[in-house]
Amino acid sequence: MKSHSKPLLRALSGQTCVPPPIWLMRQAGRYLPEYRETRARGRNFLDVCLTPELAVEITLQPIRRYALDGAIMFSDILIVPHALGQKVWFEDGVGPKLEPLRRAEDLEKLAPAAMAEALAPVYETLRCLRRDLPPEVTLIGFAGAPWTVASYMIEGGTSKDFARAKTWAYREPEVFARLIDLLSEVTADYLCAQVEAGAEALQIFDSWAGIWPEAALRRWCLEPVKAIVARVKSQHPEVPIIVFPRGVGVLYEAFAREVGADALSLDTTVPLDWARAHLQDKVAVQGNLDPLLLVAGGEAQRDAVKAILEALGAGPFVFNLGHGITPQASTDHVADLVAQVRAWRPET
Ligand code: 1CP
Repeated sequence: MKSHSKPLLRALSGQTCVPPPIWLMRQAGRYLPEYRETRARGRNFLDVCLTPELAVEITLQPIRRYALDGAIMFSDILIVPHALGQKVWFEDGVGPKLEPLRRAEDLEKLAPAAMAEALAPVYETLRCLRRDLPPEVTLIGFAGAPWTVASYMIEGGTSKDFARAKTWAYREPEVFARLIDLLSEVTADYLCAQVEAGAEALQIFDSWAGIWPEAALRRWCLEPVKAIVARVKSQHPEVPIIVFPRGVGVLYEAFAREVGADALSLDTTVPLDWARAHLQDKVAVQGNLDPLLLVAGGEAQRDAVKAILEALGAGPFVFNLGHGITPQASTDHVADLVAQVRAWRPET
């Protein structure tokens, strides 16, 4: 199948597809019993991400079950700090942990030269997936945006208020900029290498963009993401890039105008009519079902899915969630969602 006849690539190129293509953020994960089974075969979560045989199997699981239009390679955004030599581990039931960066000297320990070798298994995973995926399915590569990744590197894990990272940025912006610039460069190279290994579309996750006031948001999120998009596009102009600046509210419009992305992934709070009026005339949009509706199911889920399809289905659109699927999601509710999207036609 020619790449432009894949539904997801068509939608990302600005075409309206009826019904729209669908994939789900974190579509491989703990809500799937087969994931839990495969995950138990690795020593730990990072080991699973860096063992191509396991990462390929986990990536394919939601495709087999639901015939989704996009397969996102199984990995994590924190693979990048790991590949830079920072200590990263995942505690069951707690989440990611890192040995935190605390002062300017800690940045000197990061080793970009070691990255290519550390990331070689990711590229092997992508090559295998390109071989094994059904021809109509688009292979999606990804990375975290510099700010979101930096927040974990500085906080040492997830955070409620990002107090250490924000204070550092406000007190020593030149030092903080060194970290953001380093991450921008290595992330652009990483995404280019993913394309060279077979990724056909890319998503950049700025999951914690929404915690900044406007000026800082522009400096630490919008500008670095724009630089990454420009750098990847200079090497691979044909590969669509989706940006997910979660929680940025009306500044979604600045992202649509300024970063050069092909599509924006909308978080759950973005109003549908506003997105149609202010974003969909500039970029393709993706989103934005509340992931907790896949726990609740039933009429609440059905009505919300219908509202999204009716608001955004008449333009370039990819059905997705507004954030990652939760471990409590019901596999039956996901099946209901996919069936409803596949059956949708605009009212005439
Ligand atoms: O216990 C387990 O099995 C680990 C749970 C898990 C999984 C399934 C983690 C730890 N990461 C992942 C996979 C993952 N993470 C993917 C795989 C592909 C897919 O979507 O199917 C992707 C794209 C990510 C991206 C990711 N990791 C983001 C950005 C998207 C988002 O959800 O906002 C972030 C912030 C992370 C960090 C991370 N890794 C894992 C967890 C639980 C977290 C979030 C921690 C937090 O809330 O701060």
